[in-house]
Amino acid sequence: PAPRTVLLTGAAGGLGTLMRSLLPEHGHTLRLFDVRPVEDAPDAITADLADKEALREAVRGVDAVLHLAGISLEAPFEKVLRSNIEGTYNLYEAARLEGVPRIVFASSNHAVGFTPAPRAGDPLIPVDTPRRPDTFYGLSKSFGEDLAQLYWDRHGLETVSVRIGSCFPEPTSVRMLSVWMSPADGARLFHAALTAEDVGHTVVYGSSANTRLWWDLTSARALGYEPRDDSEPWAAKLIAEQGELDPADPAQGRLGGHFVTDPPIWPH
Ligand code: NAI
Ligand code: 15L
Repeated sequence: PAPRTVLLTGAAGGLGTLMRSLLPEHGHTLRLFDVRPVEDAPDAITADLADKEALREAVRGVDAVLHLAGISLEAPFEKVLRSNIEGTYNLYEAARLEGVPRIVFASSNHAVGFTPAPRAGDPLIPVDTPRRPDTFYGLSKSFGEDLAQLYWDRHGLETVSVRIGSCFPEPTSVRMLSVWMSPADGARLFHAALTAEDVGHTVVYGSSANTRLWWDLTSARALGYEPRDDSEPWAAKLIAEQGELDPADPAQGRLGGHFVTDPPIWPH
């Protein structure tokens, strides 16, 4: 599929930094956007998702947006509301008004975080499992998926919502053995999501081909995604250090892991 000119929001973040180095290898030209300055990128747009004019200008002429910007962990509701709910709405409106045909939305496993993790022999969790956010953060990702569906149904603006597991250079916990997405597989999946034809609104899980995988990658593979990595080489070391997950422990037995039991964060 043809490479694309892509607006990368959240370019200064952890995943944005990884994708800035990996996506050009797939042929994409990136325009960068973040509220924080992006290191070594003087042309990056420094603006908040609250700035509707800046967003209109930023999306003008691109083939797609890879929308990573936002609060990436649990936070007080007002903050999540502003960056993730209103901010994502502002982005969709800018894209609609400027005729951008596609958004790839960084959703999260925390949109379904309260779902019990499958045990050995259970079926993998499908993409149409009922959403069960584990935090205000997860709730904002659930909102983003519904917003994407609305803009597809009403305006023909396509989205791939990627429920990312954990995309970091290496798995660092026993839970991550099941939900890890290597950065290289992340770039493969985002590339597929940016270029596959006729996606409408498609929801996929974002992870590598982990031996201990918890969810079903069928819809991701249908986009042309072929994961090449597996967390298993880290399994013996991580299990020796941390022990196996205990499904009866509320902080370990659900997809969202400790997000499910972390105390809520209220504004002061
Ligand atoms: P991060 O926190 O490192 O980066 C997020 C970036 O968004 C930051 O550079 C921040 O400045 C920017 N941002 C936040 N609010 C903004 C606003 N109002 N306007 C403009 N920019 C704003 O997070 P990370 O890990 O890079 O994640 C990127 C995206 O992927 C997030 O949406 C996160 O929820 C999602 N995600 C990431 C996962 C992971 O494993 N890294 C797992 C699941 C979802
Ligand atoms: C997320 O949604 C977070 O953005 C990321 O930092 C990780 O905590 C990840 O989920 C996870 O579930 O491990």
